[in-house]
Amino acid sequence: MTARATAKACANIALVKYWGKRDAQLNLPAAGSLSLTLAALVTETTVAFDPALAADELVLDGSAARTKETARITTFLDLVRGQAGISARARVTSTNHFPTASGLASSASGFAALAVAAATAAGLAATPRALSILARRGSGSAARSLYGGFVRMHAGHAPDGSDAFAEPITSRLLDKVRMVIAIVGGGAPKSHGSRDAMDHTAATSPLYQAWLDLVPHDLAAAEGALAAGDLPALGAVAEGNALAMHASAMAARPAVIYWQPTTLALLAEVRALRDRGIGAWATMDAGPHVKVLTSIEHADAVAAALRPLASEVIVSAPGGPTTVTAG
Ligand code: 2P0
Repeated sequence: MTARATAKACANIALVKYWGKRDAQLNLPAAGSLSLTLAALVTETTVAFDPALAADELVLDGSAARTKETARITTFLDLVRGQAGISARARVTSTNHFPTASGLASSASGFAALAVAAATAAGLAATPRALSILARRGSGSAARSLYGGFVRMHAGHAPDGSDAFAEPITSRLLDKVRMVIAIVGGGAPKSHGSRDAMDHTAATSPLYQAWLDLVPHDLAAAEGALAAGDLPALGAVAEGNALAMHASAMAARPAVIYWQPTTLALLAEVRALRDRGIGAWATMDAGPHVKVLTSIEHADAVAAALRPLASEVIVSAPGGPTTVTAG
């Protein structure tokens, strides 16, 4: 008998970044993080456990996945099988409904959708917290994509990771914000994967400890801004935190530099927008793209200002939680 489920998850962009682990085996973050889930970037994943299969199979965006990707899925499904007390292999079909092909693909939405689809198909009666912890084992940022809107990830202290999970944060800012995503293309060389890059930064960057010391302050400031409904305060923390994360990575030896010339041009344009009284604040992840936090009222002006510089511009509303779309 085949046990099947489909789940849909939105990607998220961190406003206070996750950059470094305290335990690689359990995938425990070295510090907390805080994100906004995005409606425009969705992954839909179906998991079908089938006793007739000899091995797990992964079809990613319509093509059979590479061995390395399938092995990572098997490692993750082994956790689910262990918790559910089943042994059947699974057929996993995952599709990214992203408006672009240029490097925005997200392990956050991927592992959030996989965690919920696999747990449902395996018959696990998991709490939201348990699902967030499960998703974290696949990818740290995936723990945050279980929830919609603003989300706080706890680093936790427990050696077994039982307190390293995400939770939603309510804020009246949720009805007021947009994220404008400026895609930087143009033949950039393949950037360092974030998993290796954060480990390398932690191991070699003279600025890494300063990064770890900074995060609790930025988390407190971001949560304060969300509680107060203060978008300029939230934006300032987000931009400063992203620059600090990149500074720690750039100081690693050898350096991890994600930025392209267009990245800097976009950052300058965001500062110019602010000088003109338009509230807009930039953040960047493990790639050259620039994501800009702004208000609904200013989203069109921000997109128009960035469009001449970027390959493509996407305006996203906040997204909802990961949901089961077919049982
Ligand atoms: C973030 N990033 O907070 C940060 C900022 C990238 C830059 O979370 O090793 O793919 O799978 O736990 O979640 C990307 O890291 O890392 C990430 P793993 P993940 O969004």
